[in-house]
Amino acid sequence: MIATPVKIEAVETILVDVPTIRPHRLSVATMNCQTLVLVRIRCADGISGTGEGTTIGGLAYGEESPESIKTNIDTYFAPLLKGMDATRPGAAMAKLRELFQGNRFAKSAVETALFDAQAQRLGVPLSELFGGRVRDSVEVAWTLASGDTNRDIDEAERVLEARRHRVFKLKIGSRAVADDVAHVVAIKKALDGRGEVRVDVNQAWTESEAIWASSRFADAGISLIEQPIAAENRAGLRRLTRLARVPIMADEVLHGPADAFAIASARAADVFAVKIAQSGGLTGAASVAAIALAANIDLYGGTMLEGAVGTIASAQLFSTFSDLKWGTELFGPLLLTEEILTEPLRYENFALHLPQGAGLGIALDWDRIEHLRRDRR
Ligand code: MUC
Ligand code: MG
Repeated sequence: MIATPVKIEAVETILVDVPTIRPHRLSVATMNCQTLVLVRIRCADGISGTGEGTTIGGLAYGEESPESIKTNIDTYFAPLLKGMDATRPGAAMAKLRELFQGNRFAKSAVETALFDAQAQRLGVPLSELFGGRVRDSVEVAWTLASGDTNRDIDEAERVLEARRHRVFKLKIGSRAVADDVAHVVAIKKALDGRGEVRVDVNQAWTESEAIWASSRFADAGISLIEQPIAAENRAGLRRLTRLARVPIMADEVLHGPADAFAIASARAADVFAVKIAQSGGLTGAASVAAIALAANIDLYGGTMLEGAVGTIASAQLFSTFSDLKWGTELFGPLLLTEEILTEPLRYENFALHLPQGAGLGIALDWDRIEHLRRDRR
């Protein structure tokens, strides 16, 4: 039976600035604060859906900033969406894609809100609109990025002890390559087999630096190297994937299904970091994952360090992947000092446990969000 149409009545965007628990150093930016871009879509049947379009370091990581995400949704997406049928998220998104170029993060936020509302309307978790769950929890890696080797080791020990994470991704690329290698090897030795160590270079190295370092990493037992060289250097990524004795993961090079197809066709990576924002939304990310699996490329559930909304939206989708060999890094809310849910997400036994409720399955603390929003501070 085709559902009775329900009008979209309002689309609201909110910027929320939340300090991080410590400086988070990437090769492209040092974050002391994360800006969440929340989108709320209110529908005529009283249902509201929520989405998130958060990025990293303003304009340092991608070509959308929190401010551009908000402005473009307010100026272009919202007037088009108002009056459209909320029971057809696919049709609404097809129209947005037809009329508006780029803006993958903004589209991801809106698509999440539309699917959240529709899943609530149908009384099912969002995962059920994407094929249904294969698992009710996803393993979560932790990123060590304080910039200091001993501080990172202490932090790793604490979260291991708490049974919160046992996979560690080290952010490198802002120091000399030899210093980065020494830092990584020291942490790997300190963990002494109790935790897995991976690295994310965020494009910082030249191809020859990556060749040199990957050999040292192989000898040290590092298990994964993420986006070591510039996203534009696809041929280089392919050469590295052939050469390195450590699996290579594609991240920044993946801007949705077309890139996934090109990288998979060239076998220019061993693993894909699937991200809903980078893929232009949940359906784009589902396609990226399908392309990877068809090409025998492993899957990893990536993050743009989103807060609770983007994190749980990602988890809902990742829970449906038939194989999620490298787990996820859906730790974003744990890096933030403020809780925006009435009940926090459940991180336990090295995993994030998915809620059972309809839609995203979370309840936002709107009073707290009102207090934190940038335009009220
Ligand atoms: C990235 O490049 O993967 C994920 C974890 C983290 O610390 O940064 C992000 C982005
Ligand atoms: Mg990365």
